[in-house]
Order: sequence, then C-alpha cells, then structure tokens
Amino acid sequence: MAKTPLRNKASSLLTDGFLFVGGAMVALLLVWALFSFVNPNPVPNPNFSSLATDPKTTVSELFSAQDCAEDTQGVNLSHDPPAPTFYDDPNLSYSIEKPIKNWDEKRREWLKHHPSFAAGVGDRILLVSGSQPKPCRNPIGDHLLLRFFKNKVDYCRIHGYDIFYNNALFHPKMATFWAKIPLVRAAMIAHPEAEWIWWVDSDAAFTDMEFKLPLERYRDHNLVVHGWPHLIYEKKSWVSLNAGVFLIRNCQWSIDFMEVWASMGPQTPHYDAWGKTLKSTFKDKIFPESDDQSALVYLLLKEKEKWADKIYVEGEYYFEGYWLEIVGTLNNLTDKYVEIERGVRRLRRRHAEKVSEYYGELREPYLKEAGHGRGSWRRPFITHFTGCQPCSGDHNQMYSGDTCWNGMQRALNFADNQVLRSFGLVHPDLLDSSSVSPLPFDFPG
Ligand SMILES: [Mn+2]
Repeated sequence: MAKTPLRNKASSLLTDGFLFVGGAMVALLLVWALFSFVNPNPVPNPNFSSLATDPKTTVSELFSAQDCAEDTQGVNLSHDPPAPTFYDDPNLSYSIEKPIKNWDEKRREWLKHHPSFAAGVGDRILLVSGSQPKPCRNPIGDHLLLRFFKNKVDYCRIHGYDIFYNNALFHPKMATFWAKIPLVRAAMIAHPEAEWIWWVDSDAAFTDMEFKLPLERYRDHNLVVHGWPHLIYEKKSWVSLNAGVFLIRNCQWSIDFMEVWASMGPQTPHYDAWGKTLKSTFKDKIFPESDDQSALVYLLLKEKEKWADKIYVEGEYYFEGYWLEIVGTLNNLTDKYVEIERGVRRLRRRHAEKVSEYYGELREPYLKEAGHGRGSWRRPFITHFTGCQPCSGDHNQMYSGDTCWNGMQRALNFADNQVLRSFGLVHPDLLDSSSVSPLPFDFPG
C-alpha cells in the first residue's frame, strides 16, 4: 500500500502565518464593506476602525457583520428551499430492506439546492455510534458508556465533526453487532451533506485527539476497515479485520454493499444457513451465528472482483487498535510526549481549544521517528475494547474484569488529559478519574 504523508503542512503554515493574518484582515474589511453595501437597511453606518478602538465596543458588536444564520462552518441551518428533493418521493424508505436507486444523483441534486453545504462536502464526516435502548446490566456499564460517549463528543468538537449517537433499534431483528448496518444506512439518507459516515463502536475510544483520518489516501475507496490482507486472503481468519470501526462513503456503492452485507443478517430467512457457511469458511470462528465481521471478510474473499477494489484495508496505523496491546504503553507515551514538549516550547503554549488542530500539525514533525501502530510511541488513534463488553459485563474469559475496567480507565483518562489541557487541568493518575490537578503553564527552568 502506498504510504502517503499524513501531515507535512506544519512548516509552510508557520511561514505563511504573517501573510495569512494580513490576508485575513483584508478579507474581514472587505466583508464589512460589502455588507454595508448590500444591506438594504444599514445600521447608522458605523466606522469599523473607531468601533474597534472604542473600549466600550463588545465583541458581538464588532463582528455583527457575520450573519447569525450561519454556524461556525458557514452552512445555512435555517433554510430548506421548496423545490422537491428525494425526501419528497413517497417511495423513499429509510429501511435497509428497501433498495435505493440513483442515490449519487439524488444526493447531488439535494446539494445543488443547498449550496452552503456543497462547499467542502468532500471532507465532511458524520460520526455515528450507539448503544442498547435499555440500562446496562453491568452496574458500572452506563457510566463507562457515558465516558466513551464523552470521548467521542470531545474528538468531534475538536475537529468540527457532527456526531449522531443512537439508542434505538433501527431494525427490530438486527440487534447487537448487526444493529449498525441499518443505522449507518439511514444516517446516509438523513445526512446527504456528509461525504463519509464513520461508524465507531461504543466500546472504542479516541486516544489521540490530534490525529485526523488521512482522507486523501481513501480518495478512490468507499469503505475503510482496519485489517491485515494476508490474514484475510491466506489465513482466512474471521479476525483478519475489525468491523467495529469503519469509514464508509455516502454513495450508491455503499448502499448496494450494505444491502449485500445485511443479506447475511438475522432479519433474513437465510440467517442459519449463513451461520453454517461462515463457520465452515473461517476455521477460527468460535460461535455458530452469522456475524457482521465474518460476513465482511467473506465478501472480500468470495466476491473480491465485485467489491475489494473499493475497500481499503488499513493497516498502517491504529484505525482501531486492540486494547490489550495498548493500555500498558500509555504511561510511557505520556513521558515521550512530555519529553518532546520540553524541547519545543511552542508546543506547550496555551491556546484556545478551537485551534487545537494547528498544534497537532505543529507536533507532527517531532513524531516522525515514532512510527504508527504496534510498537510505535505515537499515541494510538483509537483504542478498541474488543471482548470487554462494558455494558453487559460479559467480558471474554481470557482476561479478568478488572483488566478490562482498568484498561478503560487508563485509555479514557489518557484521552481526557489531552482534552483537559485546554482547560488547564490534568489527571495525574490515569487510573484515578476523580483526581485532577492544575496543569503547569510551562516547565520550570
Ligand atoms: Mn467493539
């Protein structure tokens, strides 16, 4: 697989800094001038520069030229033109059991009617996650799910992504690991403005709040999963990839793929037969039921020509990583990052949470030697607690419950430290969520 640099813009961003600030001022003045020009009912034309220097001017007065109807990403949330779209077609169904045709065209048409969403659509991601409709059986299950959810909200806020967390069963017969397929499908219809739907299991946590998906790398693909091609095609293993985190493009290919994928699910009369087929195809599969992950590997194996060229099997970084090989390394990683920051003061600079991505790019050159994935000292992107079952508590008997719960505390607090930093706090002990101390502004000496 071709290696593409994840980030290399940090240095050019720095040198362009002055140019950018100058350009931004000009743009701002231009917006102001245009606004006063086109506004039919102008407020008694205030002089911008005198406003700016008047100490009594509030921030909102100064920047009132920016229309309140637009949110921070410049999209118009308060308008839906009357021209009919696919939503007005009575035959449109959100159900996984009703096919959709010409989805790409329908989506394009909707975007044409909503030009503010069309700008930047290619990079727009909707993160989707969810958990069961009922309280967890594990007494601390709901608390853990809350913290996993908070972790996702944190990541999305920092990067400006939307998030949909769901607690409803979208198909009454598609429960547990099958539940995400009808949900992701419906999310595509509900969010034509999103190019990508990013499914992240409820038991997975972002443990690098700075890392961003290298979307450029997936330009020619429609589905991205974490996996290892030799385990798929040679070993024929049901754990050759992980279906708990995937990125899927909002397009007709994906609608068709999910239809075929779902056809091995519990809502079909062929469910038991598929269980047998999958069990005999994958010698290491332990349980007899047809599951979404084996089904996905099966499609890669048996319908390779049809699907595989659009499926990117990502193995270069922790698109999702097995928690057991990660949680023990987190303290060392913290030390490594502190060491870098000791040498590079501007990485330690206090800043607004909104501009966190800038500091992520600034750090990148110092992580060149770190590598990615297993054995790396880079923060793992996503830590997945496969086999731990935080909600039910029915963890795999391979490990003790405490190993699971302590691992989750460590990973969640490790992530939270990256968030709390913008608020001046740190958990000094990764195993103790309730302990926080003020973060020193800078290193002494
Ligand atoms: Mn999972």
